Amino acid sequence: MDQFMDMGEETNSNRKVVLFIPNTRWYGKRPWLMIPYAALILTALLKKSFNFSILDANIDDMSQDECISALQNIDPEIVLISTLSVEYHQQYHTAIDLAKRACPSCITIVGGIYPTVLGRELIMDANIDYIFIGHAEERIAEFISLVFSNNKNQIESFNGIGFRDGEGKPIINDLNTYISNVKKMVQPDYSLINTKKYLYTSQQSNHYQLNSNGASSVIITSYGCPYNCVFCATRTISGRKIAFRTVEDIIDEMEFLMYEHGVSNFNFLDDCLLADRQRIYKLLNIIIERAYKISWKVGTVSAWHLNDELMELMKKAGCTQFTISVESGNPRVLHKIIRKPLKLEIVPGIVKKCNELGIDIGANFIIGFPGETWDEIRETFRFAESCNFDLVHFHIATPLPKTDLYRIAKEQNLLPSNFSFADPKYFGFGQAFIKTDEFTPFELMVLRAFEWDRINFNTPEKIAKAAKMMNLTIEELNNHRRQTRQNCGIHF
Ligand code: B12
Repeated sequence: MDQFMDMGEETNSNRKVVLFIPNTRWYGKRPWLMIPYAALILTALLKKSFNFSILDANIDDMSQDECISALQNIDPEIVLISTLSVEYHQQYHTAIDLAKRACPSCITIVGGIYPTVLGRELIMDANIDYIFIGHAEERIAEFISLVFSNNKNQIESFNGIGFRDGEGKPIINDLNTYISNVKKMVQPDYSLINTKKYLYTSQQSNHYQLNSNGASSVIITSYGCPYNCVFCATRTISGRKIAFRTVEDIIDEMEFLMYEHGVSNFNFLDDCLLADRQRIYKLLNIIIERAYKISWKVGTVSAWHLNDELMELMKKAGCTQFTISVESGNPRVLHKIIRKPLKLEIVPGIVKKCNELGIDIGANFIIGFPGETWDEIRETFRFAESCNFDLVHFHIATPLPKTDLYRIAKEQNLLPSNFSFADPKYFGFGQAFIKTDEFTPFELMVLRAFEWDRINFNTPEKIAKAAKMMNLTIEELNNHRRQTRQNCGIHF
């Protein structure tokens, strides 16, 4: 591999490769303005071997015409397009179209979540030359070098890619490796982005998990989750094992962001941050020993990883808020349908401990699974209310590609007959699509919006607390509540 990269460096260092990140606002969707982590990893993997640059239309709120001009100025031979949720598929297809319009002879390669979960459908977009499935580490530099070498046989037998054959038929080489097989995780490389542009966006955010005062950065210290929740796509994306970055590497990144960019708040976006107890203790103890002046939040805590000692350590290390995903207040639904290894009995104790420590605690619940009864759904709201979280969110079970939930909903004929991951009407936060004998999408949407309102805002103290967490005035919060009730909680 090293030998290969050396060869790449020598021959390809002048060849222009651009990573193009589309603007999610193009189709009226909300933008997520944090640092795109994939861009940092791709920089680390490609900067040495190619003339690599990044065009992030999202952070700069660029129009499609501006993107065309910018791409023409760069004049790349290869345009890489990075994708996250399939919910943004229109933006991704538009970006690929813009790339071909701006630079008709360029080669387009689409990577990230979309090709990983819906490769066969995606490759039928005639503007795409290759899709790239799964992680880029130890793979992408080699693949791009092959594309430059024009060696068709080697390109087309590469593991985990897709293309159309001479007759336009999709050929997908399934991926036979995951990020956890990577021998050495790469450190994110910030050198090609204007870090400052991203660090202050969280100040305007009303998302309680993402907002902050001062400069704030996301950080991902591990990839993947070993659990088997029915609705989750992570197994397809990262495999069943977690790929951990070393504590030293994480500390280096945090110190770089703190000391060179004034970051005082971190937001951990790992799938399962606390999974390795030894590693998390080591990380927290270093943060405490070095007396970092930081606060941090994490949105993805598996409650069964917590205990009093760990929560105390988290608090000492600057944790101000975390969110646990309880999913259901009914044990049958939780264990038999969702397959989450959580014992509901532990939840009230966690809330109590957070209250004592002064850590804000949020919780996520999901309603509307195939096989779930109306009474079990009601139990979820009763449980959520009884725990008295600082903020609680209810979601409606959403079938995502390559998940068991989608397979089950399809097999049981619970989705609309024209349901498609390529149809924008089947996306949007708060929308419901699964219909069973027990409930309809409409009932779930109404119930969710009104129970969210009732449980979170039932006393003046709770209203004040929620407003603070969401970075809103009471008036703004009331406005948000009104809109949520009137739209049944749907937003895009
Ligand atoms: C962080 C995160 C977010 C952040 C996104 C911040 C941002 N803009 O960067 C926030 C919290 C805002 C968020 C929101 C949402 N998210 Co999210 N999120 C994640 C999470 C946990 C990690 C993604 C990440 O950054 N990973 C780290 C980077 C390095 O990995 P990566 O992006 O996969 O990139 C690697 C490879 O894919 C590849 N790669 C990536 N791009 C490219 C491009 C090329 C050309 C190549 C060759 C390779 C390549 O190389 C990278 C290094 O190996 C994933 C779970 C997961 N395990 O992926 C869910 C996940 C992507 N999110 C998901 C969802 C559903 C959403 C929401 C729609 C939720 C909602 N309803 O609001 C929104 C939509 C956001 C969006 N823009 O798409 C789903 C998507 C499922 C699906 N099938 O579509 C996931 C998979 C969660 C899950 N388990 O189901 N999310």
